[in-house]
Amino acid sequence: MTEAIRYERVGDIAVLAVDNPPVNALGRDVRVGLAAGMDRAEAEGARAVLIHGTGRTFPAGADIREFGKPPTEPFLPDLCNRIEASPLLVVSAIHGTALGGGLEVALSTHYRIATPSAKVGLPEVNLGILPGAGGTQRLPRVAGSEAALDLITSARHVGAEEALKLGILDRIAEGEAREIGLAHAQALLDEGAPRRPVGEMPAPEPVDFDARYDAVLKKGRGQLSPAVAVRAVQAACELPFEQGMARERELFTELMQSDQRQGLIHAFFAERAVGKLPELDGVTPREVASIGVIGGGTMGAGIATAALLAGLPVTLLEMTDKAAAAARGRIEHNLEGALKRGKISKARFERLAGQDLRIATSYAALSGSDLVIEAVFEDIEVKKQVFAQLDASCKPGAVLASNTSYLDLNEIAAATSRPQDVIGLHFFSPAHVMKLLEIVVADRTAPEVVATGFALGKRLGKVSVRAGVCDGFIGNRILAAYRACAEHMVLDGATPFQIDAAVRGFGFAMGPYEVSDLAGLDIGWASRKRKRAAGLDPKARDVTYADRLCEAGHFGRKTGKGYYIYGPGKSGAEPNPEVMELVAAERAEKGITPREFTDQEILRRYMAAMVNEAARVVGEGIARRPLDVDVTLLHGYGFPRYRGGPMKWADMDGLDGLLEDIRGYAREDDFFWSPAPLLEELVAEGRKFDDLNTPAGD
Ligand code: T1G
Repeated sequence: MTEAIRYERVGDIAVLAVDNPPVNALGRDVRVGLAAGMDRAEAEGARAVLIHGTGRTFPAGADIREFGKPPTEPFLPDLCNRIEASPLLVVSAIHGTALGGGLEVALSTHYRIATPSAKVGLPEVNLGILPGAGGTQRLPRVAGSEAALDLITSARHVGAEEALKLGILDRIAEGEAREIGLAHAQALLDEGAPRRPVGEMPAPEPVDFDARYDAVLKKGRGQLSPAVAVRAVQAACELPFEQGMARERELFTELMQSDQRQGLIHAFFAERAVGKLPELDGVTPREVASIGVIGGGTMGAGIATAALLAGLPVTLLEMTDKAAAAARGRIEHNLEGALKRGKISKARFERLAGQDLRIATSYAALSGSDLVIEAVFEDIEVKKQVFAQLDASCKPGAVLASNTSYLDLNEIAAATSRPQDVIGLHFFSPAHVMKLLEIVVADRTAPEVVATGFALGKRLGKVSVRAGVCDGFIGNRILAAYRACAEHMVLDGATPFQIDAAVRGFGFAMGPYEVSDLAGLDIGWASRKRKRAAGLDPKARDVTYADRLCEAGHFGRKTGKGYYIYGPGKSGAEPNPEVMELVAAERAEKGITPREFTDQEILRRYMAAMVNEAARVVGEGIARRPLDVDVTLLHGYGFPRYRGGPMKWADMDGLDGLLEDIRGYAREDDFFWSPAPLLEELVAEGRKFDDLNTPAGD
């Protein structure tokens, strides 16, 4: 027996308690212990076995940290078969989240009881694999093919009530898992309940698996695991159990060896490591019980909504009653969305929009706020005035935050007498939906203020990334680079529409021009004008055709025309023919003879520009580690999750080849394509970006 499994006899019942914090993952010690516990129970003449988890949950899956390493025995599918084959009555009692291999262990027992708050699921496709311990064969047998396909391809967690309805659970009972499990096992013994091996249940009814496969593959935008999982469930319908298990194993092994599994596991651990910063060790965040928001436009209203939904009372400041009323309207509209999506009850909606939200027009109303965040017009002078006012109005120790997306936070902090209390909290629109939060740390920001930013981010359900001060911080700075690369390719012969299609083919939901149309072309226009006013390097390629679009009032979706022309409602968009006329004019003006671009070259250049700028951002310390860039691009810019983020993708694609291509492009344009020093250094040393990340999952 291992200490990961505690063995206990209670009358005729042998109890195997899994004790492997934090989530009772089914690592080798747990598997060895469970097998030994089953052997002991049978040898000692017990009549039943109860398996449950200690601490926070029933096992939440295989130990993801073991992936990529040689598997060790007992292999989980064999352990599940062993449990199921026991001559004793085997019962599992579920609390917390029985996920992946955890649910597969439960499905290999003969009966399953759970607490009301328990959740179950088979989320393996989110890790680039599929349930590999019999889940694709047993779940269809207890819940039917339709439900099994839904749970396995969606990876969603299912509450106890729904799991009961689906036949995954037999009972739900209040109480500790061990207690309700013992009571259930004893009751089953008393009534002479038979063993009930799921593997011996009849094969589930087939569905149109080819149609499902195609639909799931299309929805996954190139992610393979959900579609391959369809084939595993199909095997449950078409093959005897043992052969179905063998088929599941084949498909599982194929996916385990895929780049997509590497990318998705990297994403899983990166978004958990990104908040772990040595500078925050032992630092206590300040208490934030209420927040102030300045500016009730789209961003300010979104931030206020996010705070309200997290249970934080909000005082929102606008300059006039009219603007205040408009801000309230935006926030109520956002909350109505949460109500419609079932995120909040009607009663909660009333309270949030009522007593928890105060709208004011005087800075004095912010004197009690623990943290104030401004989302006013992106102009440095306006921001400095706001911060001077905050300095005068807010209580000592209040955190003063800016939502600026690129302005110099050090200059903003200098407008106050308390620069140590100033921080950047860069939300992404819509702020109450997008998970990414860049926490921008100025030169004099106090460590506990940084910790306060991360604590607030966690409370708001955000994935927070630490960023240093520069134009665009992490995400927008890298976006500016690959967006500029796209513009250079348009001038040289590609079209925005070809680039969008190639980028969608890589797995992005939208291409860069579709994104610009959605965000509003006026944003990019303002940025180009700002950078020109600040003075462009004479070697920088300044692209102006898009200015003509904006001068004509075409700002994208919000005006019905931009790079694309938008029909009424949600009807599709068509390329705007005026765009290529403007491009042709600029090419002529600049003496450019357009050439052909293949989709492959478009993507290669696009990704090289992204990775090269990302390497600069890490090299300059704007991002602490490459994984910080990956998390930023995954959660704020639609980077396909199964590729792990730009740095993980570059490691898998090969840094040496990327650097060689960049050096080739630099022969055309040695300003834009000067290789990032960090990239050159890693290639010279034969290292990867991942070598600079803190060990994943530690
Ligand atoms: N293996 C190893 N570590 C894990 C883990 C796992 N399965 N799940 C969580 N952790 C770590 C996590 O890295 C973090 O560590 C800590 O536990 C708390 O997690 C054959 C092959 C269970 C819902 O996909 O969804 O079974 O940062 O911060 O927000 O078919 O963790 O503290 O050092 O996320 O409360 C299938 C993945 C595996 C579940 C809890 N199972 N985990 O969320 O805490 S594949 C999963 C989760 C499999 C079989 C296949 C969540 C959670 P640290 P956390 P949380």
